[in-house]
Amino acid sequence: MSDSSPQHLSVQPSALPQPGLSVPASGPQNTTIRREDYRAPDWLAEGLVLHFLLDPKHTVVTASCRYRRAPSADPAAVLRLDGEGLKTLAIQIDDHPLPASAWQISNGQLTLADLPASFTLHTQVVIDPGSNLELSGLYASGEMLLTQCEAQGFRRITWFQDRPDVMTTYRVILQAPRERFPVLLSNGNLLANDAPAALAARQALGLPLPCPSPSAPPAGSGADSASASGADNDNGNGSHLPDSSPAGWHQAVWEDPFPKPSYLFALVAGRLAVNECTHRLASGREVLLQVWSEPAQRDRTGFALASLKKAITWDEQRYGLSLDLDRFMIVAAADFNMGAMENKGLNIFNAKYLFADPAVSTDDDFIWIESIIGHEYFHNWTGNRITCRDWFQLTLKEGLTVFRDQEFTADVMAADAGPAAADSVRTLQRMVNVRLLRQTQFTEDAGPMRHPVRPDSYQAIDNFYTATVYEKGAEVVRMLQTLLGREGFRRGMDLYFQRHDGQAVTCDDFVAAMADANGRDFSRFMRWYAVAGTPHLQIDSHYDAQAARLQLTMRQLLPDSNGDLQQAGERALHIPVQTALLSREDGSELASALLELTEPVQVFSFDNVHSTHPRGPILSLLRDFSAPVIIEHAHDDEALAFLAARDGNLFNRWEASQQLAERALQHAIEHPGADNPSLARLGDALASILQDPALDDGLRQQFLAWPDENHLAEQCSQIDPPALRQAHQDATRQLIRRLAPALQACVNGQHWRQSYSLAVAAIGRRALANTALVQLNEIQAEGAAALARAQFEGADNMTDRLAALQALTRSSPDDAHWALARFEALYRDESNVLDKWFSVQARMRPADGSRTIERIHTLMQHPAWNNQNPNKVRALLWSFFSDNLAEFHLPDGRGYQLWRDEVLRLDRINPLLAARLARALNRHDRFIPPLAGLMRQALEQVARDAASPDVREVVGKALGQG
Ligand code: HT7
Ligand code: ZN
Repeated sequence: MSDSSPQHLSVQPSALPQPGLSVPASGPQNTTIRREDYRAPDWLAEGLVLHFLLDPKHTVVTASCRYRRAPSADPAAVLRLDGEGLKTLAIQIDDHPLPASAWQISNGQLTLADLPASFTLHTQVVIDPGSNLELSGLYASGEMLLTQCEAQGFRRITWFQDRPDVMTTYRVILQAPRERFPVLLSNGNLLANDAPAALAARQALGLPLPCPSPSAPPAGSGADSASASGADNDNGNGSHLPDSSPAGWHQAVWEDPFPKPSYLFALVAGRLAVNECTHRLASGREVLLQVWSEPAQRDRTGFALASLKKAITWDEQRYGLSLDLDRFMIVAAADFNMGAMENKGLNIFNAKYLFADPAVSTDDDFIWIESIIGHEYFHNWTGNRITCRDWFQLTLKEGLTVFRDQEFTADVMAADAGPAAADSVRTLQRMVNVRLLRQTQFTEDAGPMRHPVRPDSYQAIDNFYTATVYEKGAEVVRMLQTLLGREGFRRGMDLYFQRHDGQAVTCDDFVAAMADANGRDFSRFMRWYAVAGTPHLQIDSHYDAQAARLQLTMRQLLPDSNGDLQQAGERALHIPVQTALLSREDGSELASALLELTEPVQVFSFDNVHSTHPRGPILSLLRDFSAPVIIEHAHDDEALAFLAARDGNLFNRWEASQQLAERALQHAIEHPGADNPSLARLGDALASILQDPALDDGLRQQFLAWPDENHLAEQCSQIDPPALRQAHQDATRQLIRRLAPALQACVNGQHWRQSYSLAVAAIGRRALANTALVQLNEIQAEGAAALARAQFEGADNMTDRLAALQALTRSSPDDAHWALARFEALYRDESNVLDKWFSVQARMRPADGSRTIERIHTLMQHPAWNNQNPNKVRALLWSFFSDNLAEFHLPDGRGYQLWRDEVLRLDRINPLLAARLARALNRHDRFIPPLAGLMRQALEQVARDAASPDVREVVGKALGQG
């Protein structure tokens, strides 16, 4: 390379990261990125060509990209490229190489100045995927190489403007030793190697490409031939380019014709097997669908493939959106930081959410897999074709896509259940979604990581893949559908695609399309994107019997910056409140309306409402959870029991029973051992619900899932874990004893002897019977352990076997020991199943005087434990930290020591995962004093020693340091 850089090209160090766009890799200073600092890019990328010479230790990435100065940019605008951990070999502008002495890289950015209005930049770097434990960028998982680029992993692969509003087409050449990496995948369509576009791609690179060694395929290439794995077929690979692939090497050339941001780039290389089929789209076009996995798991990919077909058809029918590529691929990875990733045409999945087989997967696993397959596929339009302008807009794609996947699951299940059961199946799904929202998002809203669905600032964007952005974001979208109706919502979606296809946009653009397509004013609705914390609605009713009028006064309370509730005032939201008035005699519906609350305080009148009761009709509020708020309304126990039995809205029946249960359990915690009238009333209500022929098994099970310890802890002014556990346990056992005959009837049928089916009704039957089995073992009911042992041994599916294991861990120590040992022996070679075994133990409450933390330490020596694998860490450590209050929060601080050590260990290798674990001490100030003090100490140690912005942000906020 010559040293002849022209005068007008110089390289400048960048003083600061560009606002709103990049975060330094790590460092002691916390840098805050603010939404208000967003600036459009000065340079547009117009066609990126990438060449990878793949090797686990030494991958050479050569990139060429055409850049054009944006019309709005200053002619002197510099080009800043992001890069992290790249060893730069060459930089060349058009055909002028830059001397190495001229490269000045600072704060993770390479800045090029004095540039012509358009030019081609060529770069060449070396990366080391084998040492990448962060699982961001290009990394190794087992024998496979793969990428994860969202949110900022692409900069760990090559120099680029790694921000979502820089979109371009990609051509990718993957070159690798054939034996070790017979399958080479990237986004888009596979080009024949001799196609003009493939040849042009190679030529465009402009730099001398590294030469693979013909003689020595890298160490570790196994004996399995590609064809033995069934992998080396025309559908996954290119063939040799004679000029560039010496013996033993091959290459594939991929083209993605749709401009995309860098976070959607992906490649996969490995010895993989495929399960594939062709699929005819509604348009008549035929596409190829593929699921790639390690060969041993290929037989478990059929469900995923079938789910993908369902998702494609659903999006065509419900939104008129179709697959735009010739093929759609999904790949399973054992090491993955999240659930899955929607890379254009090449989704990558955490193996836990892909492989499905009744023998190793529970019903919940099946449901999750279908929903995540749907979610990632739906991103193709909501996220990929229309993407986010900046990362603050994350909910634009995530909230909308979660909403879409929730609707998909509900529609698919309703179709499976048939017309008679469809409504109840939809309601059940709504219960599941709302329960998750309350468990995760309401808790987040009440803690130091509280943020609006569209955050105003962050230190590490990976910390903002949160329940708020996803689950509350989905509720915000759902409210739009509630306000507009399904057809109005569809009109809004159509306009959104018509206006913004191919663009990177904001949440304002989305809501504007909804408003404009329907002639609505959503300016107050937009405030949902800015509010942090859960809004409360105080609702008072006044009934005038003579006038036959009921008046409802609704007052909005919103959290201030400290999380304290205040009158909404200027910040008042637009809240849809689905309301009905029910007769106190028989529960019949006297009136119903979708009330649109837009003022801080608003009065709604219902006329012609006749009631013989002096208090008038009973209120059924926020039906189907029409808005993500907390209702404050003084229903007494009697009213709640009435609603639980009679409300015509199934969701609100369940909601009333949950409120009664919460009240009963809270009473037990506040007045241990005292009379508990709410509990008695709840017991009676549940006893008749369990007999109610109007409810199917799945719904009945939902009524038996009472608020857990974590939920109740949120309501306590001070959390005393052992006292909370004792009170919760006493009260639930009392309830179980009251319900024992009905529960017994649920298990007596030994449902697991029937042949296994994945029909919705069968899933409901298993859910109910298994909940009953666990509950009966919780009170050590006579014969319950024997039933559980028989089920454990006889069940042919994981749902029933795992439930039996859970039941036995609630029974005697002997039963627990037997079942755990047996489970381990049965599944010692099944990594994903052993994760369930780790989780069950992390949540155990030992009855033999030992402590769960001792078990955790022992399990961390188990051969299946892998302290770098996110699934393992989540299964064992996160389950223990987040879901075992009394055993984690020991007064001797042993739990917190483990937390500190593990957070700091992971901080060095996988900050995203470390920061997730770090959240376990977020609520330290709510605990009784000795625990709160110990937690604070542990937090301070982590704040002092952590290196990553991810962990520093979480512990800093927990310590009240902003
Ligand atoms: N959009 C995907 C997010 C994701 C991710 C984010 C940061 C680090 C790793 C990650 N893996 C996947 C997943 C989704 O919501 O579809
Ligand atoms: Zn998503």
